[in-house]
Amino acid sequence: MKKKQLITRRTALITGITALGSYLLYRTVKSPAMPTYGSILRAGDNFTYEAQRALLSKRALAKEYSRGDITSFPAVGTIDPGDEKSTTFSKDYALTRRHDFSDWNLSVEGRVARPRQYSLADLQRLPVRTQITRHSCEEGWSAIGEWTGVPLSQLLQHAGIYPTARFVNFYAFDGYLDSIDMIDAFHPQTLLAYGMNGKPLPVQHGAPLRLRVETQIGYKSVKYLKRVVVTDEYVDPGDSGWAWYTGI
Ligand SMILES: Nc1nc2c(c(=O)[nH]1)N[C@H]1C(S)=C(S)[C@@H](COP(=O)(O)O)O[C@H]1N2
Ligand SMILES: [Mo]
Repeated sequence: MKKKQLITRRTALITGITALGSYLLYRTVKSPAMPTYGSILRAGDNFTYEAQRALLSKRALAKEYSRGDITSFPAVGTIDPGDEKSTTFSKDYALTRRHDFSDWNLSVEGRVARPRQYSLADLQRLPVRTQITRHSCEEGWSAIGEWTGVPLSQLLQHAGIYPTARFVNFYAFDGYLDSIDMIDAFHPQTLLAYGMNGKPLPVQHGAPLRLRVETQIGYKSVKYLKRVVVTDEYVDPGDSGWAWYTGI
């Protein structure tokens, strides 16, 4: 009984804070200040971390499909960093791949209380989510696939992300990198995926672990992950030639 009351009070509190947060966010989005994503994040300064999380988890979900909608899925960009003939060859990747990724680790660093290396088994012990979504590439094609993995929010909370954190940067074996803000990082469909269409993630799609950001164009979904770095400030991901923010 006591527990139930507690949950009710807490839920009421979160709902209240979320309403306030939505209002502040609405005002910020309406204001002409540029860049917009900067303003949204500045508005975050006014929230407690709990309130921000409650707000973010309420965001609209990208459309989810059923098994019958799954399509063939092209592999683009780097399709094998373990290939010696590839311009993006990685000796470390070739080695860990030869070991079936048994010695692969994801390094989680930066503005977290407990920086550490996560093995695939460590990640698979965290809460799991499966979703069937459409991937849209900036080059004009799209495809539907099923992804299984740990919500990024779960990993960030497990690592003890600091309330001042603003961005999450992703580094891949092929030298590819990109970053997302906390709104995308805590979106319930943002996954670190180790499974695709019911099987372990294949090499051409980013084995053993890739990002899925269902609220953004395909190039944000970094394949072949090796490092995740949480920062307070925006780190320029380099001259990919693509806009940093391209929400769908
Ligand atoms: N490490 C890495 N991640 C990457 C890329 C890449 O070349 N290297 N290409 C990006 C682009 S442009 C797209 S559309 C998707 C393609 O994912 P897929 O090969 O599974 O279709 O991965 C994204 N993530
Ligand atoms: Mo793409």
